Amino acid sequence: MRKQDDARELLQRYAGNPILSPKDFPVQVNSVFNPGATVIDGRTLLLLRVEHRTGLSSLVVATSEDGLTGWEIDPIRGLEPQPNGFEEHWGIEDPRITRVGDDYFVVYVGYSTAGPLVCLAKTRDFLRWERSGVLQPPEDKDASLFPTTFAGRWALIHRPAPAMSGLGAHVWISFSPDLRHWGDARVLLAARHGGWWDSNKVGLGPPPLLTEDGWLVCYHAVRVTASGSIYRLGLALLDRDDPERVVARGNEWIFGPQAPYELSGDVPGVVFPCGWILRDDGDTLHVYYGAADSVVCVAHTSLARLLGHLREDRYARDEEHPYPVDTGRERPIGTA
Ligand code: BMA
Repeated sequence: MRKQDDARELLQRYAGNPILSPKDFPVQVNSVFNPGATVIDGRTLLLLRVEHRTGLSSLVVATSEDGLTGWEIDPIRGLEPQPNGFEEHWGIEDPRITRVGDDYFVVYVGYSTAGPLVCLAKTRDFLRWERSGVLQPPEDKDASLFPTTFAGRWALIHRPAPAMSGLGAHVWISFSPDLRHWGDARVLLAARHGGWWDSNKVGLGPPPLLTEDGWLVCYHAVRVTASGSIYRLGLALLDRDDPERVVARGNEWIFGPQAPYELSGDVPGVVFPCGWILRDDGDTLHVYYGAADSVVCVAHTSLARLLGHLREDRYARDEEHPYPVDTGRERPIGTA
């Protein structure tokens, strides 16, 4: 290991990592990573991205009593790519799970013949699924719904990647009255510039989490180096009632690849969470992530500590504002 975890780190790796890997499967699979996470019937449920030895992925259920140990892979539940149609032609990937009442809304990437796009399927038991189809056209990924509506409209965080401009890939937010028709799209968190750790591509990690300070957002960011890309994690806060308003954005990354299982695998140097669970004590947060696009890991932290960190580590240009925000750009994208 290059560096050891120490007490100053906000996220602590679970000593039993990786919690799930290809050897846990009854059939040979290439990799298991980037899980969505929720709780159902008192058990932690991970919706795993499993890449088969065809190169194509499907979504497989694993459950555990304590969210750390004793994982049981469920061969029945989960979601397979649709055999017909272009949307999921090359598999389905990277699910984010949002619970609304008894329904679980799973937003995932469909690897379509026109590139990655954003799809939605709804379920109550992870066995029977109701697909809603494509929410955002290619190329778009890293998407999640909020668990509530805002003035009667659903909100979706997503990450379109403009193929032609080369101007970076940013986190966007869009709204819909009915989960079908989407509009009022705008940039929420822009990739910063130059030497910043989040200067290339940024994308949502787990679904936004409502806290006393607003919606906590964890995002991944890609820094391109001479020897490849490094995927690290950062934090932002959105206004509770108006999620278009970024009230804080951290300066420093809070988690990056350091452990051997994050530094070697199919894609070395990647930590990529798609789910987190706030435990019953209201403070312990389990963050589930794919490591090196190969295995599934968990890190734990304290929500109060994360929020405290964000209050301290924000761009301090305007001290009158409790959470000054700087996008690293001269002018926010999307404004004249
Ligand atoms: C992203 C996604 C993730 C993957 C990551 C690193 O673009 O495709 O599924 O984990 O790249 O390879």
